[in-house]
This record gives sequence, structure tokens and C-alpha cells, in this order.
Amino acid sequence: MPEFVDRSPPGECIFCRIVRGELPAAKVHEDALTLAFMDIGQVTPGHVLVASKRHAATLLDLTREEAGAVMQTAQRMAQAQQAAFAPDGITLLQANGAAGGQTVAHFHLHVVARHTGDGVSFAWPRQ
Ligand code: D5M
Repeated sequence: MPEFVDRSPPGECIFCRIVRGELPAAKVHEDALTLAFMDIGQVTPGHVLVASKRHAATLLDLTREEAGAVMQTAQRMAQAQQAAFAPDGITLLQANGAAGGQTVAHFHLHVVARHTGDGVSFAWPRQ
């Protein structure tokens, strides 16, 4: 089971600091409720995270409005990946809690462009 990498208090976590512009990130979309930025790990080119702007640890902590906004932003990101990379498929992943494979305790959804035979394995929790 993975350890939480970031155990900072709410409001001081990595993603809260990215939202406030205190840490660098390659931001690709921002609206009132969500921020999308490139994952530092890039499982495949264009790997994007869609985070709630407000600190919410997991899916269970989002408002219904935030949950809807996250999926709308995810769709925009998927459309951008489709245009940029012409992938064969797109995988959405979203982990909640250490036992669910989450390593940053601020809600985020992974949007990953996929190509046939890319060899990407999504065994979660990660080994
Ligand atoms: O995903 C947490 C993800 O957060 C993981 O794929 C790396 C990414 N990460 C961590 N720090 C940063 C910064 N500073 N910028 C961009 N991406 C980052 P999880 O599903 O919680 O394991």
C-alpha cells in the first residue's frame, strides 16, 4: 500500500500551493472550481491532473457542484488529448485514501492518453 507523500495540513498541501501559485505547475485549464495541470510523473505524454481548487481530500469531500465541474474539466482535457495525441483510448483514474492508492491527499483525477500496446499498467495501489 502506498504511503501518503503529502501529509501537509489542509490548505498547505502541494496542490493547494499550486492552486495559489506558490509552487510551479504547467497549468492547462482553470475555472471557478477546478484546476488542471500536467502530472509531474507523465505516465504517457499529456498526462493531466484535474484537481478541485478548494482543498477536499477525496471524492467524498467534494460538493455535488465540484464533482460535476471536475468531470466537465476532465472531458475538456480528454478532448484536448484526442486532438493533440490522437490516442487509441483515454484512461481516467481517481484514488481515494492510502488504501485506494492516493498519495496526495487533495482530490484529483488523472486523465491519461493511451495507445495500443503502450505497456502502461494501472495496478493500484501501486507496487
Ligand atoms: O497521484 C498523485 C499524483 O500527483 C502523482 O501522479 C504525481 C503527482 N504530483 C505530485 N506532486 C506534483 C507536482 N508538484 N506537480 C504535478 N504533479 C504532482 P495519486 O493518485 O494521489 O497517487
